[in-house]
Amino acid sequence: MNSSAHFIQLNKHNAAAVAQELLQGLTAPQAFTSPKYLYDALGSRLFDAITELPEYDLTRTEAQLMQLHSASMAAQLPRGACWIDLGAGNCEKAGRLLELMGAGRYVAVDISVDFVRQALEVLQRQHPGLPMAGLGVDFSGGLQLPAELALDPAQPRVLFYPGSSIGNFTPEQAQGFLRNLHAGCGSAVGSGLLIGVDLLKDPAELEAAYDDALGVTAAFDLNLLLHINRLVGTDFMVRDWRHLSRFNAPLSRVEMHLQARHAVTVQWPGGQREFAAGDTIHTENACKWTVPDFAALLRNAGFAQTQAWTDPAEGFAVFWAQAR
Ligand code: AVI
Repeated sequence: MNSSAHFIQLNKHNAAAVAQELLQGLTAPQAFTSPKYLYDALGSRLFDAITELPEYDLTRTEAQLMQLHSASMAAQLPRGACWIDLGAGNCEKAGRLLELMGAGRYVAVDISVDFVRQALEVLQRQHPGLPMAGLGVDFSGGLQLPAELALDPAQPRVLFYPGSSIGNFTPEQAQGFLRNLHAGCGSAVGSGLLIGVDLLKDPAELEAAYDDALGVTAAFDLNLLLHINRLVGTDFMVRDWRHLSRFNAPLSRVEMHLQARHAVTVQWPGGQREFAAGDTIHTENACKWTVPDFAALLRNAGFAQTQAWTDPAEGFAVFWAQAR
């Protein structure tokens, strides 16, 4: 019986590389930042609040879908599998499924092992017989599964990537990322990817989901400036900027931008950038897929068979994509 989870942290924070990446984006003709910087401690709390907003029903719909179709999912997924939870956070979503799906091992992956430590310890007490591990790694550029995890090549794997985080990649990035996840499924028979995907819907509904009446999403987006100030030493003032959410129909995505309210000069040690009134920093894409287009993306990434469950309004889909 295993009674305590094992924790591994890879690639500790490299301040110089982070600053360089951010400055490269901030000085580009159309300034941009990676959405991963939205999640400092406050940003993560604000995101949790977003999932409770009436306008943002993605998280609730996904949970209902998983609940409603759990028997049919359990019939498709391998029993005794090693569940690898990508972006595990509070481990709640996987925690609801482990027993139902007959998991044989659980690995919680997040950018920092500290984000999963407490939740994993609680989960381990609830499932004392299930071997568990926490892996701290930034997997946005590709998943690394270190030898230290001692994954059993004969044990099937379920890579679990809920919440439509795949939407925060462009289709080209998503294709590369999914190819990497396909490789991460290993070679055991029955392995695959269980992934949640938000679907294309009415643009007004989509824009409201990313610009709620309470202003929580605006706070989430603007908080990025405070995070960048700490990471790069910039002197962004939140009051100089406003949050925008725009549906870009040709690219089938909601874009979040921060727009300068008036001319702003942002300075940092060794440089500066001038923004004219109305200029923006592109802070996030949330791509919205149709079921056939996402199934094709999975097949192009190497997955052999796909099955999708959708809610009655066809606003969200959960795909099971078998690796071979
Ligand atoms: C984490 N990710 C799937 C969220 C989304 O819907 O793209 C992040 C988010 N951004 C604004 N609201 C929520």
